[in-house]
Amino acid sequence: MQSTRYHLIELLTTTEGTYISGQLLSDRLHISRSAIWKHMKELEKDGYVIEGIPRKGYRIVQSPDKVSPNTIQWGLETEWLGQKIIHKTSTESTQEIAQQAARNNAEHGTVVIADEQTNGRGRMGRAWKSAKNKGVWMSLILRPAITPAAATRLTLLTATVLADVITKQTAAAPAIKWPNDLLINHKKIAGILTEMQAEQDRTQYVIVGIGVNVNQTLYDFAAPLKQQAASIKSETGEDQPIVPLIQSLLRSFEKTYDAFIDIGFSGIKTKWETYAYRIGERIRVQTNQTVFEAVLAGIADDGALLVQTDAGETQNVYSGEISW
Ligand code: BT5
Repeated sequence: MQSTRYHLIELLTTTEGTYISGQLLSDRLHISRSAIWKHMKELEKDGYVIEGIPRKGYRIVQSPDKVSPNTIQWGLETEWLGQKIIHKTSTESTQEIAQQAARNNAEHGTVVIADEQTNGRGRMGRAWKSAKNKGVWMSLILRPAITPAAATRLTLLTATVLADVITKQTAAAPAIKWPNDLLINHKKIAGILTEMQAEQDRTQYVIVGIGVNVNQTLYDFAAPLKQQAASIKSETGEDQPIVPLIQSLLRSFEKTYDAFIDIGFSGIKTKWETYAYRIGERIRVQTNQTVFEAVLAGIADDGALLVQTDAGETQNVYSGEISW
């Protein structure tokens, strides 16, 4: 059963901005008005700023920078993304929770988010470090009516959303390293893991896993990662509030996703190229079959990486890694 405190926050957040009377709260929660007042004092201790006006009631003026369904949904400007949020203080991987929820018919737009992951996953069995309360560790459950081939473009879409939001909200200048990394000052600050369940030409669901290093210092990364990882804070010197960042990510993702479904990939492609790391430069491409050097030219309409080979041909690369 959810606690009284949980229901109280829920009532205060759904009436967002307007006052809700002590009497109404007391009726809904079946507790006395003095008990309500005590709960309000407790919430204030936890960082909520609550305004109480005689004969009008209570309203939340500011919620704390602590991830929860209530704090994210308070002021969240989305139509469908994040209207349902599953929050865990600690979990192995939000991808696993999202997979399970999707199998149990979780609706399109459900967001799974955790304060920490004890077994966060990257691609191909690699690990993703997810320190407690230091970053955004979340998975989005999507049910797009598109083919599995088209769904792979969601990784590129997500990278442009991350780059846009980080550019707008912080002093950092991020770049996208194909296919799924975000870099600041040449160091990785975010990664994307897109997994899907599909049959032939039908996509059942897609889970977009997003990991963003937000408030780590460089000391927070262990030895092998220290050289190549960074956070928004380590690169800008500023603490970044996490909840507003999540809200902007969700809002921007929803807008970009809706445009992708309605009008296609071309706007995303153009934007992706403006953020592309090493575009026009010589890179090393490693696929399952081969390794070769070429110039990074951009991405194709179908989301493939475009490279110009030494023989002057343009080649499409669908999966692999690039380095230099
Ligand atoms: C990724 O894989 O970059 C995808 C990361 C996706 C993480 C999210 S968090 C929410 C959701 N739940 C999950 O369990 N996963 C998703 P890949 O390109 O394979 O990169 C993995 C590599 O990045 C590792 O082998 C490390 O070298 C490096 N790495 C690990 N943790 C890192 C971190 N916190 N910051 C920067 N680099 C990291």
